[in-house]
Amino acid sequence: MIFDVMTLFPEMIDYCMHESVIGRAVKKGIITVNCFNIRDYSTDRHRHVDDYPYGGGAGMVMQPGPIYDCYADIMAGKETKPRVVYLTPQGRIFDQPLANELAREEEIIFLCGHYEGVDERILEEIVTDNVSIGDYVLTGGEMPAMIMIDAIARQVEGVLGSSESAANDSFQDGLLEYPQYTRPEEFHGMRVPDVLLSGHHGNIDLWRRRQSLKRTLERRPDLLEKVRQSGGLSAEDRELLAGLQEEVPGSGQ
Ligand code: 6GU
Repeated sequence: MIFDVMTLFPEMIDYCMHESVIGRAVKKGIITVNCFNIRDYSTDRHRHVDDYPYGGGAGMVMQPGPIYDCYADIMAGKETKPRVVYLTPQGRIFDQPLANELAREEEIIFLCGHYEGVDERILEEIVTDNVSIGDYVLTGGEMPAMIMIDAIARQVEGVLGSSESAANDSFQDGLLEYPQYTRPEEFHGMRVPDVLLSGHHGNIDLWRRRQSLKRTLERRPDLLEKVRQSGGLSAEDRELLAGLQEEVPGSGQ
């Protein structure tokens, strides 16, 4: 899968894409991250890419020309137009279903904005998806782009090792993940739950499902409600939840 990133800070992206799980996938050639410096497409002798807003007001606005030329360079020789994601707090909120959907694309182009904004005409012309990573304002689209690339790439076949399967992740079934433990058996007086040492896989699976439900009920009741409404809970889940309702304060129906 190919990610093309249009940005004023390509080093920010480059660095992260060579570390950890994503770095390994890049090395293996499963994913490719191409960074394009929008400033390289400036036609100004001072390499400016922004100007004052028409109508006045504070701050600077990124001009459409350099972004368009950068985009045209990425598109040269392509027969189909990839989705073009503009990172903006005014976009649709990025979540696991959108990550899964985007992971089925062959190529995605990201446009990272900066300053006070980007000339609306270039957005109208090239952008297919406006995406936000949450309801707070950041100084630029680079970190959101990296977050999206990480979440999308780990859904791509071969990016995670067999032991890191994405299927068990929090959010894949709409619930938070169960707690994990490793050695030692006792740490600062706290013991690993007995069931995990029992070797009884049926009991372990049941305990983990119950913990997933309990954690989601305690921390993200909004997620639990979504799963309930979409029919994601089995009869056994509903029975476990009925038991938990007494255990988790304030969770009663
Ligand atoms: Cl995608 N960009 C910026 N600048 N701020 C954000 C965001 C994106 N998502 C949340 N806040």
